[in-house]
Amino acid sequence: MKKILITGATGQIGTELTPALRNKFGNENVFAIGHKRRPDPNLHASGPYYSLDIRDCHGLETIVAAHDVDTIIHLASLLSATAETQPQQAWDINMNGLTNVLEISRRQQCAVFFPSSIAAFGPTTPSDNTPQDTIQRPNTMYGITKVSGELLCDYYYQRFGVDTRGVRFPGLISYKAIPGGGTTDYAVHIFYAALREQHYVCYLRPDTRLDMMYMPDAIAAIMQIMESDTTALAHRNGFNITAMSFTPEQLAYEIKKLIPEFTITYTVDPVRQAIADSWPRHMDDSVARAEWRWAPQYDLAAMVREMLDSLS
Ligand code: VAH
Repeated sequence: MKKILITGATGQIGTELTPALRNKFGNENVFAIGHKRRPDPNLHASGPYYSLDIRDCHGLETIVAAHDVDTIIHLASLLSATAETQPQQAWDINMNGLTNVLEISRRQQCAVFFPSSIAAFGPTTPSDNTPQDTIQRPNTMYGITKVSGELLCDYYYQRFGVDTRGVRFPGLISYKAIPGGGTTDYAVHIFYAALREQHYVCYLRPDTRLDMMYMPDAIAAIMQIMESDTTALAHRNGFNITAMSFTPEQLAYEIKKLIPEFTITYTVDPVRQAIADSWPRHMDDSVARAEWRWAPQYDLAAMVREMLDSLS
C-alpha cells in the first residue's frame, strides 16, 4: 500500500483509520472520501478530503486515476438498523457503491479492502464458534449486501485478478467517533450514558451475546491483512475475526467495577433485537489467525478501562 483511498472516511472506522494510515504512509498519500457525515476537522485539515456520493463512479475514478491510488479501503455503506428502514436505498448504496469500487479497481489496478460483518450470517448459521465456511442466509438487507459483497469480491479476484481482501467485523467500539445506525451501537452509547447520567437504557435484551472488538484492533486488522502475503490467503474475503463476545449485562457489570453507581435498564427495540438475534453469538476466527496471524490485543476489561479513561 502506498497511495490509499478510503471511502466512508467520516464514519466510525474511517474516522480512526484515516489518521492511522496518514501517520504511516504520509498525509498526502491517504485520500479521504466522505458524503453525508461532516468530516472530523482534523481529518479535513490533515490531508486530501473529497465529498462524493459513492454511487458517482466517474467522480470516484477521476480521483483514483489523478492520484495514482493503488489501494481502496471501501467503508461507505448503510449499517444494519438504518438499512432496515430504507432497504432499497441500502441495496443501492451498499451494492452499487461496491460495484463501482471493484470496476474502478479492475481498470486502475487497485487492491480492495471490503468490510464484511457478522451480519453476513443468519438465523440458520451455527451461532456458537461460527465456522469460517458455513451457512450464510442473512435475513436483513444489510446482511444480504454483506454476503453479496463477499461473493462479488471473490468473483473479481477469480475472474479479473483484482486483489480483494476483507474480514467479517463484529461490533466495533471506539471513543473517537459515535456510530450511526448499527445494532451494536449500544456498546458505545453505554459509555457516554455511564459517564453523563450513571444510567443507560439498553435497546437489547440483557442476555444478547454478540462478538465485539475495540477499534484499535480493527484498525490493526485492516493494515495487517492488506500487507499480508497474498500467497498465504486461501480465504480472501470475509475472514471471521473477533476479540471478545459479551452481553449488555456483562458489559454493564464491567463498567460498574469502575463506576459503582452505574445502573442499566432495558427497553427492547424489537427491530434491533431481531437483527441481533439473527447474528452469531461467537465466531471461530482460527482461520484468520492461521492465514495472516490475526491476534487481537484488547479484551473486555482492557477496552472498558480505556474507553472510560479516554471519555472522562
Ligand atoms: C451494525 N456496527 O451494527 C454494525 C456492524 C456487526 C455489526 O456491522 O450494523
